[in-house]
Amino acid sequence: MHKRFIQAYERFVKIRGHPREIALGFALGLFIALTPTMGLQMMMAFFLAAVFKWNKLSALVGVWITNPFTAPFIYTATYISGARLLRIKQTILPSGEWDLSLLIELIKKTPELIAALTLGGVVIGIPVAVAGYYVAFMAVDKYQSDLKERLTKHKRLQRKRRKQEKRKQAQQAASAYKFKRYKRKRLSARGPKSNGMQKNLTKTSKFLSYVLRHKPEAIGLALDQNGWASVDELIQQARTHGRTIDQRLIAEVVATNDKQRFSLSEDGRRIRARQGHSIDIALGLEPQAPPRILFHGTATRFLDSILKAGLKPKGRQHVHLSPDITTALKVGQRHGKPIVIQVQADAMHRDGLRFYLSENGVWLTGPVPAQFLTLIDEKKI
Ligand code: HQG
Repeated sequence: MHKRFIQAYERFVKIRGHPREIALGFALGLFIALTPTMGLQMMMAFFLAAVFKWNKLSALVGVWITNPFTAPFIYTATYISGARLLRIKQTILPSGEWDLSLLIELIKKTPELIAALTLGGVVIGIPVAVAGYYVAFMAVDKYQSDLKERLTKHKRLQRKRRKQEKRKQAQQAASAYKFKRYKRKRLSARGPKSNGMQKNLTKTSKFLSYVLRHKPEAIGLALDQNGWASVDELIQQARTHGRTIDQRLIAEVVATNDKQRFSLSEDGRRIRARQGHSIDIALGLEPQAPPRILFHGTATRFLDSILKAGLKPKGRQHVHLSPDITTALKVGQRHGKPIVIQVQADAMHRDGLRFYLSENGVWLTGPVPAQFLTLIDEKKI
């Protein structure tokens, strides 16, 4: 209902239709308005407009030129012209409201009145209708073209606005993309996570693990009884064995190492591995009570042997145990398909076995007898 109303309103405002049909309808209305057919004019105009396929609405508008205010003047004019042409004696026309009953009354009294009104109506009606046609044609034409122009302007403006909006969005997206790229570039350029830099850190970490945990003699390095080496000597010896490292790189490895494998002395002049040694050194750790359970990550292929013979330190000074399953899994992955074994640490401790906590959170102990071990169900991991 609401929609229909709007459609009708739009049709009205836009004055739909060709100006010719509209102007013809209006001219028809005017012509009828001048004929002495009060009361029937609307119907006649509508009917004839429909027959000729002219605009019905404009025909009705034309008819309204004769209305209660204008009728006395219009009919006086048509009557006088008609009477003159017919050379009949003019009677005084009533000045009150003109309607069908009044007309019938008048015709009864003076039958020649109708002839005068009709002739006068036709004579005046034809030029009025012709003039009305041109005026209406020009008015509608102008109105429609103005409206069209306004509409196209409006559409052009809307298109322009849409384009601007799109361009703005594209610019925003482009700048966001550029910013992301820029950020990525900047991060990778300056951060330690750049591939080359990271690779160098990992390589150096492996090199330090090797010389500080297992084979200092490979580069002629001396460790003291607690596993400390002089940083200067390390740099010097590394260089004579074809590896260039400097203080800055060493400090970076110590600081960023994922497992915090190394520590520097307070004055920064000495370095050692925090755990994982195979050479005989005293880390100087105090034995301490472990948590109730600890975990050991290993590979499936070692399982049978471990459950039979217990955990052995193998190449290292200690058996290494992790405080949580996730860490143990990572340790196990280094060897193959990982599994996790649960260790009854508190029971071992009660039995007099010693535990040490390394500076980087790894629990160290001696060989673990098999009775303290249980395999953790894979599904529970
Ligand atoms: C296995 C990493 C058969 C044991 C980690 C392990 C750790 C047995 C392998 C640290 C066995 C030794 C140490 C038995 C033990 N029969 N196999 N009776 N007893 N094994 O590398 O514990 O990255 O020496 O299960 O984070 O794997 O180097 O010891 O699989 O903390 O700093 O023998 O090394 O730290 O291997 O690892 P490993 P692990 P880093």
